[in-house]
Amino acid sequence: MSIKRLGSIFRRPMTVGQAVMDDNRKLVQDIERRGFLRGTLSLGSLVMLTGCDAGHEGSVQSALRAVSEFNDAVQAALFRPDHLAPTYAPEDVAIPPRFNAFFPRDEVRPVAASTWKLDLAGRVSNKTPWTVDRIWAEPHSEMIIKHICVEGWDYVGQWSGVPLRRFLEAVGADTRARYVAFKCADDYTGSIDMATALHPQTLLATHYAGKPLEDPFGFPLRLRTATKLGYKNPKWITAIEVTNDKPGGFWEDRGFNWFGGI
Ligand SMILES: Nc1nc2c(c(=O)[nH]1)N[C@H]1C(S)=C(S)[C@@H](COP(=O)(O)O)O[C@H]1N2
Ligand SMILES: [Mo]
Repeated sequence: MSIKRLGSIFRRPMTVGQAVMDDNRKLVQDIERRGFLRGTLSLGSLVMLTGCDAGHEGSVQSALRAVSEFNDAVQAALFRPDHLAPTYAPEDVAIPPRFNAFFPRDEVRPVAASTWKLDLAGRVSNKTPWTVDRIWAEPHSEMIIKHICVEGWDYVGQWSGVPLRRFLEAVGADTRARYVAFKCADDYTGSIDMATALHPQTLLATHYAGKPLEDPFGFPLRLRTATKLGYKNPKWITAIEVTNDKPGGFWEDRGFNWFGGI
């Protein structure tokens, strides 16, 4: 499996990072001055984000602009006093959803429903693996929310599945533990804080727009949380662990902000 964007930045991280800084000093300073990145996304991760698109002429600058504008959009979309992310109307829903992963879409390896199981680990009393039938049999909730990717794009999606809170209660998870970590069929990993895991807008999603998830979007099980950025929503989940030891994640281990949302 090839790595779509990382290849170019990790071969020459210093060179690309420094070139981005030099060529775009004014824009970078402007973004820094506005202070939004402090404590959330570091300048290092900003450089990495722009490095993601450094393959094309002019794209570094447009990526920097996208990140800058994206931060304004995130503030508007996510930082709400009631801590509930906005929801949208059925007519806003993008069909099909927009694909992203750390590899190209034609390298998606579909997960077979018949052999898939969800393993449980850590501070969970019932570690019996879950099957697709079991997760589909649970009562489902639905939400229409915005997916915001740090690359500077977004779409409104209609997701349904089992609220993660209800799932954690069903497996006897210690909900006083600090973190929930995810492993995925494509070797992606991710983790969220327990407050996000218990948030009413956090689902283990099995369906999109009323139909089972399609392969590129995480069949049979993915996370959808309205309060976090795209990279905090692992697809093709194969294992869930409840733990007090802070887990990392695929992008988090490569410099992205761990919290990644509200
Ligand atoms: N397993 C897995 N989950 C993943 C990723 C991935 O590469 N592998 N990419 C993340 C990123 S960066 C984004 S923006 C979203 C994309 O989800 P979508 O295809 O539904 O838009 O998936 C997230 N979850
Ligand atoms: Mo993303």
